[in-house]
Amino acid sequence: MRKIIILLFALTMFNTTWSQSESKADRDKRMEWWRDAAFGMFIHWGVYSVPAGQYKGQEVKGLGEWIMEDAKIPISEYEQFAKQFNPQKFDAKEWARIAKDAGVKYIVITSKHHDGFAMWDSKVSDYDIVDFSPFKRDILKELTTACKAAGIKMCFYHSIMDWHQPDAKAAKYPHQSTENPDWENYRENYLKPQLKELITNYDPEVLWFDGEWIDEWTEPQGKDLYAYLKSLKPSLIINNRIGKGRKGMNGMNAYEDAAGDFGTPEQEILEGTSDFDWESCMTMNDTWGFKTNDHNWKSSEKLIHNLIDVAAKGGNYLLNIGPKADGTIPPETVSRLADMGKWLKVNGEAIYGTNGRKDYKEGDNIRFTVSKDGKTTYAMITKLPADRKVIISSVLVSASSKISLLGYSNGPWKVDRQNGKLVIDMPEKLPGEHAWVVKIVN
Ligand code: FHN
Repeated sequence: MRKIIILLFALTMFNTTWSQSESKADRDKRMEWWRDAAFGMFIHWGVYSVPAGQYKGQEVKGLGEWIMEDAKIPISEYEQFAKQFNPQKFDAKEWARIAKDAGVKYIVITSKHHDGFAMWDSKVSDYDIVDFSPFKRDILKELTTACKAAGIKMCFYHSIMDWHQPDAKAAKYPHQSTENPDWENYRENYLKPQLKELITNYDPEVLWFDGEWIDEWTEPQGKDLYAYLKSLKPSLIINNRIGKGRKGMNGMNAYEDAAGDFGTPEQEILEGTSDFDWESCMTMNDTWGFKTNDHNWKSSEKLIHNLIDVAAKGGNYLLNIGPKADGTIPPETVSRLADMGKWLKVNGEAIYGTNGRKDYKEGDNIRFTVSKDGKTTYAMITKLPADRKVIISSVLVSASSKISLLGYSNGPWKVDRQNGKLVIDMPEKLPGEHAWVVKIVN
């Protein structure tokens, strides 16, 4: 009996996942800012923005940042693109301003993508922006300083797979192979020291791993790396791609004791809610790294609706931008971010610091979030019916519930409570575009 009581106590105090001896309360505390942030900016920027999807005068199919592999570019030739990478128009303060105005609370930028090029002044290797390219400026340092000043948390994407390091050659990518790769040497004497530099020099809040699917990388290596990084910075948050847990593009864990703090759906949003933290990363067009000919931009409305859908299901939305080789952000990206910021200025309280709801929707056009104290429900309406009558029946309302429309303070609108339902005649003049939020305080 005593044993059972002790076991029950342990189960309530500690996570049932592998993840360390951290109590649930400590984990909640560590994850709090990230959960509250709800909206982050992903930045894929590196040498691949130089060819921008073109090689030898031909369009290369696929993702911009994969050009080295997709076009089978030899290392020595790809290095010539690195020699041309000179983003003279890069202005970290301007990037931070764009991010802040968009309403993002954190930025995750590629410190090193699969091509192996480091976007900071690494002492472990010369294949970096300061030593190898003509630019000679430390991009991560400048952006970290600007983001911190703007109150935006700085986080780094880092690829485990590396197509440039001879020791890191993965069997899956034979065109990069060398005779005698030494994976352990790469892991211990290259990967880990570079990550240590990132933590020591720039103090990131999240490390966002990728390129973990190659056979050379194993779950025990992921757990070992997780423990190592947490020993350097205990408050770090790390995604589940540090191990082998992620289940394809769905991105959630395929097994119970997978390493990492959150799931990573890619280019998709979960069907429903999850008890495990998650973040959907998505592109604005079709590629992550800039490609000259990718004009398939999602509308601002679509991006705002995605943010709403993700928030209602309790996740974070990590929206990607792919800056150009000259250091500017494509205007199509900037305008969409500005639209999101405009919407969030009015409706942000429904997104930031709220929780999702198990029954996160009513019909196709209403999504819900709930304040942390549970007293306020936000009904986010993404499309109005033709008669502008919105009916909400899955939120408890009483005669004393206070109902308001965010951003709408003057002018008439009609709210009826009929048998526990809310029947709202939406006003003629709506506050803003794309989605509207009814706030219900009980
Ligand atoms: O191969 C990468 C890809 O280039 C991009 O970085 C995305 C972002 O999540 N992740 C990988 C594939 O899962």
